[in-house]
Amino acid sequence: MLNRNLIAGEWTAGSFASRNTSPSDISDLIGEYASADAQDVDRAIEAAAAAFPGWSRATPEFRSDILDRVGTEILARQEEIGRILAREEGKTLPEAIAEASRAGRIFRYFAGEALRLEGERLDSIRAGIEVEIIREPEGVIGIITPWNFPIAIPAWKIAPALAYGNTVVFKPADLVPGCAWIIADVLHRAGIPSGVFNLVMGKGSIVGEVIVRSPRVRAVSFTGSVPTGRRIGVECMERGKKVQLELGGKNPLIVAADADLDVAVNVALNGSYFSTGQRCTASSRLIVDDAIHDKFVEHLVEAMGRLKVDNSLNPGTDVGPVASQSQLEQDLKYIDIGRAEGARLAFGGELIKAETEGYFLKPALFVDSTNEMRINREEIFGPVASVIRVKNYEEAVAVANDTEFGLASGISTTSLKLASDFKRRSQAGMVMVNVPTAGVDYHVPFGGRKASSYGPREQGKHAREFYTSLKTVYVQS
Ligand code: UN1
Repeated sequence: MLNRNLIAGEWTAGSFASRNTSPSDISDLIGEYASADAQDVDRAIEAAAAAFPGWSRATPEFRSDILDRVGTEILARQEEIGRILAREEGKTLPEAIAEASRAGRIFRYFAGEALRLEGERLDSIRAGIEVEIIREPEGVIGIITPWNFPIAIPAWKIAPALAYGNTVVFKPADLVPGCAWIIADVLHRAGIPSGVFNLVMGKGSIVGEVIVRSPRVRAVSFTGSVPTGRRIGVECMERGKKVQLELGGKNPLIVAADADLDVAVNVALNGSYFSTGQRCTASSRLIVDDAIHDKFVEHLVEAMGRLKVDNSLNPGTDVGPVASQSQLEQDLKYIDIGRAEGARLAFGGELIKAETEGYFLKPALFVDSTNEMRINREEIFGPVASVIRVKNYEEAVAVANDTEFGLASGISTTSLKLASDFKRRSQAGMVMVNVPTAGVDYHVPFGGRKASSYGPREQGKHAREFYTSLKTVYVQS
């Protein structure tokens, strides 16, 4: 069966179909999905523009009820949706179910936020005049999402966009149309009016281009790689569009001399390798104080030895496959680069054979690495982390901040003094103390600094910064 695009409230076949297969088992076909061509995308944008006046003026309660129904259905179907997610993306079934549940909760959260969009009122500096500051939706929003969180990232962009009265043209990553199609189907059956939400699956070079260039799309929210994000940013800037970019990370985790060893190892193991390390929030630089270095490496390697890398659907799998052949090639390339740069592989880095044919890579840990090496400067986006040995906390902070990126950072310490100091000095958008750098809450701001992010934060009530525009009104009565 062909899963079609949703354009102007109609399921539309598109000009060709693409096969969605599992990275755990390349013979496992999840389904065939329609690819949109440029005309399809134009029609979706037209439909979104036509639907905007009605949707933006609908009552907040009307919008809230639809988002609430969507969230409730996703939560009720989390196991079934999680299974599709695990098959198409490759994270383990428990991780995938948790992601589906997170998506459901995000829709429910923004169902509430739709009712809470407040403004401000001030007296003017001029007598007899009042000033009101109100928030209004932007218009048609283009949403372009990556493959690594196939349902949570679409949810945390689509839900606030719709809650605040915008209409949406959504392009999911080519690799993971399954969850995107489910979101469209659930929204459609929840009664979203025609054209308010449109799904256009397909390639970035076709679908993404049209969205970014169309004069009718007022704002673009993108999560993905730095080069693509910067290109989109420039294209939007040239056309006077609002743009929000969530890009890469090279997130540091400091392991201080006084860290609780078990806590530090668990935080590193989770942050670096869970979800196959395919999170922009993953800890890829483990910056370890000389005083605890050898013990930490020994315990981390032991813990890595206990990780079961296997088909994402098998019970007991800790780490699923890499999401695609091309991502696997990138991971292996960086493992070669690390070796050539003089870092030493303390664990993993080789391909694993499972019962099914998929992209299984043994999580890799480099030691004896320096912060100047490419493996510590460029985002790898796989189950690969490296240890950088430092002589004290001061050096650790300097190394942590010495990066182009600034998404998340972490410290493992039992000292309140170090934790408080790092909290202030870290040049990252999110700082974690004895908590993995990856795995965030949905009701608080998400985003980074430096090359990691551009534009306002996502998630929580701060999401309104991007999805609404301020209007200042002066009234003399
Ligand atoms: C998380 O760590 O829970 O693409 C979320 C990413 C991020 C999301 C991370 N935008 O990995």
